[in-house]
Amino acid sequence: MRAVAGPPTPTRSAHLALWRGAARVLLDNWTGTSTVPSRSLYPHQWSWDSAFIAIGLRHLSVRRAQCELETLLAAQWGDGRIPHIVFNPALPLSAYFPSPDFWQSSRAGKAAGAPAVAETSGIVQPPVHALAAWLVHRADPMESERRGFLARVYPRLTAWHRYLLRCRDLAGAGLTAMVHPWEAGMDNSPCWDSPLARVEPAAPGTFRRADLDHGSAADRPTDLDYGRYVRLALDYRDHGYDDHAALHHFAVEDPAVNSLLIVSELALARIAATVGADPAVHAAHAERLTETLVARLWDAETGMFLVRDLAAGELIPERSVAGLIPLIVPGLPADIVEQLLQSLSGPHFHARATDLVPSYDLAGHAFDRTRYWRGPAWFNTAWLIERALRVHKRAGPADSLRSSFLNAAESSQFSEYIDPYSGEGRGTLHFSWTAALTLDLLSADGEAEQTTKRWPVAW
Ligand code: 2M8
Repeated sequence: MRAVAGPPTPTRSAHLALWRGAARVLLDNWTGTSTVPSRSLYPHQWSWDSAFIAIGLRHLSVRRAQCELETLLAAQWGDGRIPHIVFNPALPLSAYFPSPDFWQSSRAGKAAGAPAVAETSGIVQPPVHALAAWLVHRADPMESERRGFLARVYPRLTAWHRYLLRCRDLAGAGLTAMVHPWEAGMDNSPCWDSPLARVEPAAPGTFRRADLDHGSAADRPTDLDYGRYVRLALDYRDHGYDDHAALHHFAVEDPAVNSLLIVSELALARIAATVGADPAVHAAHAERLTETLVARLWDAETGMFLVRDLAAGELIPERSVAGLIPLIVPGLPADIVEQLLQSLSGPHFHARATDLVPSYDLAGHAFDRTRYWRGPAWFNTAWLIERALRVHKRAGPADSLRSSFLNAAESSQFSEYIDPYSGEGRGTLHFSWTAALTLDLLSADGEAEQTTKRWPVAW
C-alpha cells in the first residue's frame, strides 16, 4: 500500500485540522480491504457508502480507493446485482440485523448467482459505483492504467447497470425500480409511508433489532416499520431473490436512484472510451433515461420530481431531497432546472441553520428534525447537490453549500447527519462518507480540478 497522501497545497493552511480529522476517520474505519460506514452502527461493507467513500479515499490513496470498489464488486451476483451489504465473516451474527443467517444469500440466492465465497444481503442500493470508479481513475490515470483498474471494473459495472435496466424495469417503462425502502438508501423517508402501509409487518417477537444497541430510538425507524422492512426482505428471499417470481408488495421508481443511474451511465461512457469499448451505448442509455425520468417522475405543480408508486400507479405527493437530486443530470430541460433551483432555495428545503438540504419537506406533515431520513440533512445528498449546482454553473450557491458542508462536518465530528434547524450532529459519529466527502470538497479548491478530476464529464 502506498503512503497516505497529505492535503493538496491550496487547502494546507486553512483546513489542515479538518483534513487530518477526516483522514483519521477513514483510517480508523478501514478493515484491510474496505471501509465500514461506522464501527458501531454499521460494521460491514455497504454498497453506496463504499462508492462515496472511494470518492474521498482517492485523495489519500488511489490504491485503497480501487480496493474499496473492487472488494464490493467481488461480491457481485451472477445476475449483475451489487448487494447492499457484504458481510464481514469475522463478526458475530449479533453485530448487525438483518444478519447473514437472515438473508441466506449463498443458499437462497444461488439461482440468481449469489457468490458462494461471501455472504451478502439480497437487495441493492443506488448506483453510484461507475461514477466513483471514473473519479478514482481520474485521481491518478497513469496508476489506474498501469494496474488495469478500469478494464477490470468495466464489465462488472456494465453487468450491474444491465441488471437495473432489465431485471428492475418492473413497469416496463424504462426506469429502474426499487423493491425495498432500504434500496433507495433513504430508508425511512415519508415517501415510503403509503406504499409500506400495504405491507403486513413481521411479528415483533420474530426478530431482534441491533440498531437500537447503538442508536437512539428517537432517531431510528419505529418497530412497526422495521417489521415491514423484515417482511419485504423475507418475501424476496423466499422467492429466491428472483425479480420476476417475487410478488413485490413494495415497488417504486425513485428520482434520485434513476438520476444516479444516468450520471453513472455517463461515467460508463467515459470509462468505455478509455478501455476501447463503445461509449455510444451508455450515452444512449443516459439520454433515454433522462427523457423517461422527466416523463414519469416530474411534477410541475410541486416544482420537483416525485416518487412513483408502481402498485398504485401514481406519484406519491411527498417532497423529499430525492426529488431535487435529479438536478445532477446535465441534460435536463432548462425550465426544469430553474424550477428545481427555486424549490431548493424555497420554504420547503431552505433550513435556517445550514445550507445542507433537509431530507424531507420542512413544511411537510411528517417532518421530524431528528428521525433519520424524515427531516435531518445528510452529507452525501449535500455533496450531490453541490455537484449538481456546479453542473448547472451556479458557482455562488455551490460555494456556499460547500462551505456549510465543511463547517458542519467539522463541528459535528463527521456525524451521520445533522438537525437542519440547529445544525447539531445526529446519528453516529465518525461516519465514513461524511469524512470521505469532506476530503473531496477540501481537494476542490481550483476550478480546473472542479471540471476535470471531480466529475465525469466537463459538461
Ligand atoms: C442506513 O441504512 C441501513 C440499512 O441499509 C440501516 O439503517 O441499518 C441508510 O442511511 C443507508 O443509506 C446507508 O447506506 C446505511 C449505512 O450507512 O445506513
